[in-house]
Amino acid sequence: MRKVRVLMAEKGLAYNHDQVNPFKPPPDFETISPLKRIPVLRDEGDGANVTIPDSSVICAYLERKHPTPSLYPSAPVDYARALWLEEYASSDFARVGAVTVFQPVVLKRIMRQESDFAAAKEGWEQKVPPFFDYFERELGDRTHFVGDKLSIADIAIASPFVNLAHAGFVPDSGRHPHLSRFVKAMHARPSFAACIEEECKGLSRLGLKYAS
Ligand SMILES: N[C@@H](CCC(=O)N[C@@H](CS)C(=O)NCC(=O)O)C(=O)O
Repeated sequence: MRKVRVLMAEKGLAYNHDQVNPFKPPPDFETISPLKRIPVLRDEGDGANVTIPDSSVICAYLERKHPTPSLYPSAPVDYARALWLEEYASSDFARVGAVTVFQPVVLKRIMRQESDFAAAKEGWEQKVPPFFDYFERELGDRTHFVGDKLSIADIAIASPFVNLAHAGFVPDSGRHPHLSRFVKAMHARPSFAACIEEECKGLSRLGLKYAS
């Protein structure tokens, strides 16, 4: 969901945001999201009347509809690399980070339970490092993951790191220096900073401190 909001901000697109809890979805939610997952885009602009589930599909749709600035590389190899990195980040990395780190700390607080920091620390130490090692290698000393400009790959990779930071975890700049620098730079962009600020308002009321 954050990935879509950041992409829309980078493209200067306005939207209304209806908060849906996927664990307590509204009636008939599966008619627009068969897997009962968020995000879902409803587009009624410029004669359109569609609902589109899945963050990757939504982003690809928005790129076609609003091509400037382009957030997908045009060279075939770069395009494939960006899509792969998006898939890797938005599916497995996001899910592992959510289940092993975010849910024990943040989701538990949202459900008015005690955070389980020991479980999150275990997930952070055992499940997350292979993803970080891969990102570190793929990024090297460059600013962006594909070519020399912002792409969907950067947005998709930086997004789950916000969840990890809400749980109090940030990459170690000694062990993953390139990744750590990248995440800081991405989260400082106005597109990410606005999302993070809004999310922190709600979560700080639950006693959660954003790590940076
Ligand atoms: N591949 C989907 C994954 C979406 C996803 O897993 N969303 C989570 C919240 S961030 C969700 O709705 N979870 C509820 C569930 O899986 O039942 C996408 O990128 O849109």
